[in-house]
Amino acid sequence: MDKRIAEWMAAVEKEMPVKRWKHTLGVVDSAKQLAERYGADPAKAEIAAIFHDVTKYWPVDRMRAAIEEEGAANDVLAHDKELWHAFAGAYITRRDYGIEDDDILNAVRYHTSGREGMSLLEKVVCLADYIEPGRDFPGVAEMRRLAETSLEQALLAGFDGTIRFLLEKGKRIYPLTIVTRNELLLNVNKGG
Ligand code: DGI
Ligand code: FE
Ligand code: FE
Repeated sequence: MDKRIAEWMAAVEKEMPVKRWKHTLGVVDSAKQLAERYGADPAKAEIAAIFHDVTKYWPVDRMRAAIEEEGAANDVLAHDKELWHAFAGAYITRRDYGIEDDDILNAVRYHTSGREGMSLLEKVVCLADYIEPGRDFPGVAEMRRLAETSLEQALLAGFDGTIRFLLEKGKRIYPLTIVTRNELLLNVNKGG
């Protein structure tokens, strides 16, 4: 175990209310389990899970400033603020905590929207965020069942549910959310 883990956990815990920290610990457990099941690196999954929501409770202006400072994903600023914490979070994980591993940083960056060509680690963290034990939403039981046998089928069910939710709420859908769902559908139909 990376000796900085305890230090990182203490720092991230301070960034959020207890409920969100419990969610984060649930994501850590689920991500490690899924990593073992599907052959991703459990140590990287743990680190990405610890940081995935690190900026979730930052004021909107602070998230915007981080995204602008990085200058890599300014398009997301024209979309729903719900998406910002993932992009700001990846940047802050690098800037303030010194994590340089691109796969870990991308797992944080794309945990909400996904993206085309997600790595195994990115998929594991994204799915863990949906199915950690504290989650309760329509369809989560089915996702947990699917997660036993197929990372991509489980994730597809998640993205379908998210897109359905966004349509029902009359919200805009971030293009990466659609692209990810289409790619997962293609892969699942190919037997992936
Ligand atoms: O941060 P969490 O609550 O653990 O989970 P998350 O990072 O998956 O964020 C979920 C929120 O993001 C949820 O309220 C739906 C929203 N979201 C996800 N994809 C999109 C989106 N919102 C919009 N407007 N467009 C999207 O494509
Ligand atoms: Fe999140
Ligand atoms: Fe989360």
